[in-house]
Amino acid sequence: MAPRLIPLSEYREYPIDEMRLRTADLLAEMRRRRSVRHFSTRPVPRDVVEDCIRIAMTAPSGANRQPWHFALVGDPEVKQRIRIAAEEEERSFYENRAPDEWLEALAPLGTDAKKPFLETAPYLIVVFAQLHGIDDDGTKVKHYYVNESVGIASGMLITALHHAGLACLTHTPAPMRFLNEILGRPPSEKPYLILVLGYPASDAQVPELSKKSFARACQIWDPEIA
Ligand code: IYR
Repeated sequence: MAPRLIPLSEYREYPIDEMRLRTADLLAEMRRRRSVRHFSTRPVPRDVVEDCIRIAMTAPSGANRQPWHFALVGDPEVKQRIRIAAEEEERSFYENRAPDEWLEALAPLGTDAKKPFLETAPYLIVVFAQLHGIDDDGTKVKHYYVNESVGIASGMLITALHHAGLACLTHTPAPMRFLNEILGRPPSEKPYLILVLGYPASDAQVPELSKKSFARACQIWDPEIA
């Protein structure tokens, strides 16, 4: 089928000075982002969170199949069920399943099996990856690059929440299949991560961490730079 093509009318180019300013501003903003584990119970406007999900939904995806589903959970009873099930998994992870090397890697973060933030935070967004789609007559639709697509959308969601002035935590209790049952999602959807979000607690603390240097993260191959 020949694609229907339309002009790229929404693209905007900026003067180079403005390009630099915009990028430097966003860099400074993103450098202020931290994963937060201590949330205030203060409510956050749901319309803002919904718009952040709409931002994630603009992500590119394999064959534009958009293989994601977002469950936005603000119901205290549902959050409590998620906390109880997640803590059960986490206890078996920290007590039995985690190899020493993994526990050592987590030590600087100070994490443990207790996940009170799953109840204190006003919202959880459970991101599901749709391994395949289901069309209107119930037939399977193939999805492509599911992990990549959902990862990109999740990154955009984290960026959007931070940009809105909300804090979040990417939380991945393993295994996460209990989320299908609690949230009534079909087996074709695999829980990908839980984004815990809200305002940080007024006394929230974060581990002292650093990001690797640009030189270690990026090698430049460009004839202009010797
Ligand atoms: N899922 C566990 C363990 C954990 C794993 C990694 I990798 C982290 O960066 C942080 C935590 C937990 O949530 O505690």
